[in-house]
Amino acid sequence: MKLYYHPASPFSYKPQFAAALLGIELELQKVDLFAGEGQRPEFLKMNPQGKVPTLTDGDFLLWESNAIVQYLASQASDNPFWPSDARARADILRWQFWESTSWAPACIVFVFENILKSILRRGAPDPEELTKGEEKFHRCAKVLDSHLAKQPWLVGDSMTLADISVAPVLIYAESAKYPLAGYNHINAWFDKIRQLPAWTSTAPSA
Ligand SMILES: N[C@@H](CCC(=O)N[C@@H](CS)C(=O)NCC(=O)O)C(=O)O
Repeated sequence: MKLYYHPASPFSYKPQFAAALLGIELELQKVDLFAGEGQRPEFLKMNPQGKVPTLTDGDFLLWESNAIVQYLASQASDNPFWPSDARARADILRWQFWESTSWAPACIVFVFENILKSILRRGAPDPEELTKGEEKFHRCAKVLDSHLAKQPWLVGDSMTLADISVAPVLIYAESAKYPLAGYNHINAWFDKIRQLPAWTSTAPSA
């Protein structure tokens, strides 16, 4: 299986982390987004959105990181990250949808304002955008923190695709200055995840 990725993309990191946990080897193909490779016709044929990650497995093609991690987890039957129980799966899906519709968009405001803008020469961080971002971020962080106050992992009593999908965007927590102070349960959960060998051996430096 070949993963089209960018080394700085937290969404690209999700399938790499999942593959490392599942013992699946991925062939990595870098798409240099900063050099416009995501918009090249050959790449747009695979992913009309011009985004990474994108996976190919023979003639099968898939984009959206949460769909990709589910596909990877489905390769290894009976693994703890994607349990077969219908309720556990629904619960994992709930967190994956939450990640892509609420959590990641809230975090990405800080990545864009505090990191990407200077790389792309788009000017200084906009205080108004950051204030709006903070509001969104705190709304999400409260949900995540209070859930993690009750249990050590997002679903059930061990790590699942829910944690694998929600954690990677925290790679930029320090460098993009997410307002994470005081969210002790999120911080403890993320510290636990980023000490895993599957994380340390594959995570990009933020
Ligand atoms: N919801 C998508 C988000 C993917 C995404 O936004 N990828 C960014 C890199 S972090 C990208 O490829 N951006 C290029 C562009 O928007 O042109 C996923 O989870 O796969």
